[in-house]
Parts: sequence; C-alpha cells; structure tokens
Amino acid sequence: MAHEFFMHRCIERAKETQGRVGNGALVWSVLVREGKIIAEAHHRAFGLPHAERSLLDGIEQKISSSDILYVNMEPCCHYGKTPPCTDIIIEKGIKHVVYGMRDPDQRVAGKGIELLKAAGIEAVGPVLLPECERLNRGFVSVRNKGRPWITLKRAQMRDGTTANTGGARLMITSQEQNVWSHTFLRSTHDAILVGVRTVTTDDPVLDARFSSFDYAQDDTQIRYQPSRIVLDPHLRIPMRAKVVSDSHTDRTMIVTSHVANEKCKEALRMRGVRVLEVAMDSDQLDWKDLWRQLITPSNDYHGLTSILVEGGAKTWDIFKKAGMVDEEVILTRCDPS
Ligand code: AOF
Ligand code: ZN
Repeated sequence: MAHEFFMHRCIERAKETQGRVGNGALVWSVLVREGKIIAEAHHRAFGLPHAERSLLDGIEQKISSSDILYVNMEPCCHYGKTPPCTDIIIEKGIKHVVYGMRDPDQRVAGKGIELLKAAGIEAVGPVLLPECERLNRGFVSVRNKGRPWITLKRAQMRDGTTANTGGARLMITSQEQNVWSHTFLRSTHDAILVGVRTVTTDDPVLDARFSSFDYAQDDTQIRYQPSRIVLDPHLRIPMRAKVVSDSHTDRTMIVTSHVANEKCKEALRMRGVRVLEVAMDSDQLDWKDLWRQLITPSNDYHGLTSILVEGGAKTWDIFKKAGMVDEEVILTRCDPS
C-alpha cells in the first residue's frame, strides 16, 4: 500500500515535466525515510540530469540503510547525455529501490534492475504499472514503435456534423468542454496537429489557454504550451495565419513536401517556424520519414513523443486510413442547438 502511495506521488508530479524532456521519459523520484518523503527531484529537461541523480546529488543527509528510493521508471544503467543512475544509487548506499515500470529503451530494458540486484540492492516492482505506462505512453510508443503516441480528437454536433457546409468556422464545444480538452488533451500531448484547411478556415492559436493546470507548490509551471504542427503539402498556409505570425512561431512546425515553394519555406524559417520536408507521393505521406524527423533531436530541437490530431475531417481520415491512431476522443455538443 505504501509503495502505491509514493509511486502515485511520482506519477502525479512527473506529469509536470510534460513538454520539457523532448523525446525522453517523464520521471520523478522520491526518497522516503520512515514513511516520510525527505527529498524529491525530477528529470527537469532534455539533456539535464535524470531524476534519481538530481535527487541523490542534491541530498546532504547521509543515506540510511532503510531509506527507500521510489522512481516511476527503472533506473538507467547506460551512459547517454548523463552518467548511469544505477552508479549514483550504488555509490550513495541506497539499499531499497521501488520502480514503476521497466525502461523500454534497449540500452536499459531490465538491465538497470539486474545491476542493482547484483549490487545487493532490493529492487521492487513494477508498482502501479498501468498508470506508469499511461504516463509515459509517448515515450513507450517512440521506443517500441518508432512513432509518437497519437490521439485523435473530434468535436461534433449531435447529428454527427463537424463543419459548416460553407466552410466557415463552427463553434461546437462549450466552454466547459474546452477547459476539459485543454487540460486533459492539449496539456498532456507534446504537439497539436491540424491540416492546413483548418488553419485557413479557423485560424486557430492551438494552445492550452483554457487549461486548469496552473502552478505547483514549488512554482514549477505546470501549464506548458504544446508545439503546433500543420500538414501543408503545397504550402498554402497564409502568412498572416496566427500559427506563423504570433509571438510563438518557434512552437510551429509545418510539414510539407520537398517540391513545395522554396521562397515560402525560407520566409517561414525566417519567422522561426520549423519547416519539415517530408517525402510525399501525390499527397501520400511517407510516415516513416515524418516520424523519424519528429522524434529525432537535432540542434535546438529535442524531439516529441505524443501528438493530438485535432482535424479537420480530411486529416482525421488520413490518420485513420493509415492506422496511425492510438486513442480517439469525440466531444459532442450537449445542448439542443
Ligand atoms: C532514469 N531516470 O530521470 C530518466 C531516464 O540521453 P539521456 O542520458 O538523457 O538518457 C535518456 C534515456 O534515459 C531515456 O531513453 C530513458 O531510457 C532513460 N531515462 N532514466 O533512470 C530519468 N529520464
Ligand atoms: Zn538515469
């Protein structure tokens, strides 16, 4: 029971790191002495020390043999951008580790747990496995399938219609539904994706402005803003569209083809937009190429692990036909109008 209690804490707080760790895992760690948390730390951002290392590096008290280290993912045992967490756990004299799930990264994949056990450390887990896997569904998807976790979101009237026939913007969801979807969908994915037609009709901002997440006790900003991805094979996006002209253009990625207008590409790049040139055969996306570009860090881009596809109808179809859907959420207007 106690193990679940502290693991739950790791999971809840690890959610705060959404959007900050690039293509990495959301990880939080707590150190418990005689039933009380005496220290906690997380993997703050891409390239920075991991949760367990941050925690153990920062602790001044001597570790006692009954202290328990909780972490929602198996401690790593590889040299990546930072040294192995298993090293510092052993070095500092931790004798009990409770982990939430195995790390699916091939460099770890159970070897972290084996290493701890071989060093005489008790390693207990998995604990709250479904919750831990749900939290890191993006990271697991990238490591196991080579593509981000994809959620499709649709808003529809009670009769199933989703748009005005004339192509004008149609507001379907209530304010309450907007708060829900900004809090539980937009704020829990690394990026929101739409087709260029949605941009030309709705001119959306694609942010999480109605999110009810705010600030944690330690001032960690929980509300982060997801990246914005526009599928635009022929580069039809108007230069006045908000996603390429507001003050957050660095959060925008346009997915286009190699043959689209070079001048437009350059103009967008000058504004700070990331333009991804993806192989396409008569509008058929080369998915492998797209996923590779989105999940792979390069220079100041750290990759992503989850995408919320918001529309419109053509874009949903493309994703559904290709089988690129992990979860589907349909919001239906509740009042009779
Ligand atoms: C942990 N604790 O807090 C995290 C882990 O490139 P690096 O060095 O940041 O390593 C990334 C890998 O480390 C990632 O793929 C995953 O296997 C693990 N993440 N492990 O023990 C942490 N974030
Ligand atoms: Zn680590």
